Amino acid sequence: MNIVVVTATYNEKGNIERLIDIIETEVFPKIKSHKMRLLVADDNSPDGTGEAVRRLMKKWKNLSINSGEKKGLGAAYLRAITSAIEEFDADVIFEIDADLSHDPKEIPNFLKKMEDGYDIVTGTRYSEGGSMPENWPLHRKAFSVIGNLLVKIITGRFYIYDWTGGFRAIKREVFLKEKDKLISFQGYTFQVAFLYKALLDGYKIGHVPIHFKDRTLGRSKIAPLEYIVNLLKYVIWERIYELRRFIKFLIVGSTGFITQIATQEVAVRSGLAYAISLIIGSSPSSPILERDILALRDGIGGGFGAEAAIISNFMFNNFWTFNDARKLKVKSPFFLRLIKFNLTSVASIFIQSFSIWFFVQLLGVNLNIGGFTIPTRLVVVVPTIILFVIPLNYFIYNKIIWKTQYLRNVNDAKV
Ligand SMILES: Nc1nc2c(ncn2[C@@H]2O[C@H](COP(=O)(O)OP(=O)(O)OP(=O)(O)O)[C@@H](O)[C@H]2O)c(=O)[nH]1
Ligand SMILES: [Mg+2]
Repeated sequence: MNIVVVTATYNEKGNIERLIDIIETEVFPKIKSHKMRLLVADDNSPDGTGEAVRRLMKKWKNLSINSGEKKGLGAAYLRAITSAIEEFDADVIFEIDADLSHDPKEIPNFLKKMEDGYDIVTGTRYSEGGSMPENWPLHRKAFSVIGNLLVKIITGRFYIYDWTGGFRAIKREVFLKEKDKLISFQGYTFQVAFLYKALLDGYKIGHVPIHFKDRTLGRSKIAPLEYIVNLLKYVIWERIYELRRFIKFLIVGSTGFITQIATQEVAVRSGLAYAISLIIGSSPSSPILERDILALRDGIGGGFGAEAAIISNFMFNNFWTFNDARKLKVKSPFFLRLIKFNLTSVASIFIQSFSIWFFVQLLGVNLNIGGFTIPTRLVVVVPTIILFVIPLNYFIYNKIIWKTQYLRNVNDAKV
């Protein structure tokens, strides 16, 4: 494979000379099965980093420089890795800090993992066998650990040991797939976004424990507080976006539930459900019992509630959850879709009416629970929804409503 090790530099003259020396004399000669190159991504550093690299390029034929305007670490990597692929046909690209914090002697361990089939391999400080610099003051260690921990909690991905680290090997395919999505990210956020997007696309991520050393020359360019605030903002939004369907499902469901209970209670307490039950339940030959009339009343109230929830769910789904489906010009008119939605939901009205009617017949209009008198219809409605209505609606949304919308969209798109 063609391997290009890319290192980003900004004012790293002393460090880059040492790093090039170590890589060229102690690391590359030991790797026999791959073609190795070193590429320095410099942003026209005023301290003469570029000149130092150009001098060494005369000595090392597999060393090159990629210079550009200073736009931050992420931009420098995007620019230089693109050039590593275009100019040197790189199959695997490494990212490594130039300040000797990352030990280049670990490169063969990363390569071994890539050969095992991983798409990205990250150097990890926070796993067994890895470490932070011992001479780091407590606040810096805490900052680093807490930053990583927050990313793990928000993303829910604890198996990524080191989200922010900058020592990585990346397959060409992964970079080409993700590069356009990474243009706006800086510093730690660039590294985290790269990993997160690759992970969401299903790429396999491996780890190599590393000992991170403190820089001995030059100055740090990363402004921790600013970067960490941007990082957290990014991770939270990305996670909300990742879970958007689920979040919408919860919101639509809860709104539907509140609407259902409110409507049911209005229908029962206003006397409407009672009036309807008298019409349905009375017959001139046999007078209906009070208990039967009340069961019918509550069952009818439950039916009103279920219908209100259906309309509420339809509105939310139509204007919000499946908003993008509407943009794709779903042709069937609004009312036709509403009627269709109702017809497919008729079973859930029936289930809820029947369940309330059945339990009011069985247990009476009110239940006594822990000294409180609660209408049976309110106690029955929750388990009925959870056990029968949600699974049924889930099936209907996925197999009938959503599916037909989707197919229609595909046809629309073709027209
Ligand atoms: N080309 C380029 N390289 C950069 C830029 N900012 C940082 N770098 C390089 O990226 C690497 C990591 O930056 P550092 O400043 O060392 O950040 P850090 O490792 O979090 O901080 P320290 O532990 O203090 O070194 C170093 O090799 C820097 O020279 C930039 O804007 N352009
Ligand atoms: Mg550093």
